[in-house]
Amino acid sequence: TRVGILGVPFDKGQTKIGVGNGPAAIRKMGLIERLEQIEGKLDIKDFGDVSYEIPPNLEHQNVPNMKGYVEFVACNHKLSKSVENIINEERICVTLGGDHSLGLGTVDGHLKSKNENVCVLWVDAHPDLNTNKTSNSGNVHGMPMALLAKELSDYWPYLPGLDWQKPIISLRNIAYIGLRSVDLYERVVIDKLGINAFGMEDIENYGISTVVEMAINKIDPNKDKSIHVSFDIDALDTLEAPSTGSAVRGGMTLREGIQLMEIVHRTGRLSALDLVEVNPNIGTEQEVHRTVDAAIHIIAAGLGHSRRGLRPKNVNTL
Ligand code: DIR
Ligand code: MN
Ligand code: MN
Ligand code: MN
Repeated sequence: TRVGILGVPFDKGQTKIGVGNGPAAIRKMGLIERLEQIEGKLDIKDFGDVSYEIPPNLEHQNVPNMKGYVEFVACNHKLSKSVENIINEERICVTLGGDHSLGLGTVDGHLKSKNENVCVLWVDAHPDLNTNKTSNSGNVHGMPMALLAKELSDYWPYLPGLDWQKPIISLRNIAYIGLRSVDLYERVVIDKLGINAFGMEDIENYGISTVVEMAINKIDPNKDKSIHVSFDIDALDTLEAPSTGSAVRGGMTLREGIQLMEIVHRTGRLSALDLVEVNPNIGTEQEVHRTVDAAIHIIAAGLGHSRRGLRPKNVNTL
């Protein structure tokens, strides 16, 4: 299996400092070394971090109630192209965030790649489905899903500089797992449009394996799509991943997160994985360590790490 790692040290989608240090913290704790131990030997290429410049025609643009708009647009445009290229190189694109506003660029890039038939598992405590009219915070990390969704395109004003990003995915092709903090209008949209939303109560009632299988069956019934997992570390419980900007208690255990990713791995159709919202500036050193370690476990499970351990190279020696 071929893998591409891409860092996005982007933090303008929310207001807490530090989430831009996520990619460095995850690499420093040995992500690549841990992935190299996976059975079958992955072919891993690190593409470094995305950098971007603000194009002059964008400089003085802004949209009401969208903080960091210009940076958000510029970074995601660059990111979308990088993700498209990595997937076209036949690599699973692993994007390290950064805040979740980068989900706009990663999903957009995936849809524009040769694996255009895409479905999305959005693993998150939050649906990130606000528009600039419904958001209480004005933080764009709460909006990427609403920008991506075909069904919501009429609810946006003119968005300067975002013409490259067509709202090109139908909400029928996305499913949420782990929801437990849903804003008023997000709730309305989920109910009205019948979005596939599996909250914590569903995980509690059915178990994580059944929930993941139900979610994949809904969005990829013929088992022929390219799967994009956008994993916000705040899907995990605060005890498991304390170092994140909008922690919500009552979340998934790391075991459930790993099981989710193992099931996705077994489909053989994982094509992009975002791991976002790790903020190494929040919490004690121990809490940061625990959060980054959880992130690495999630990524490794998605790429085939087995909790059963490795088989010896030559089984006859036993
Ligand atoms: C809240 C918090 N729904 C907002 N959102 C997120 O600001 O729109 N926290 N995404 O991670
Ligand atoms: Mn999110
Ligand atoms: Mn979240
Ligand atoms: Mn560990």
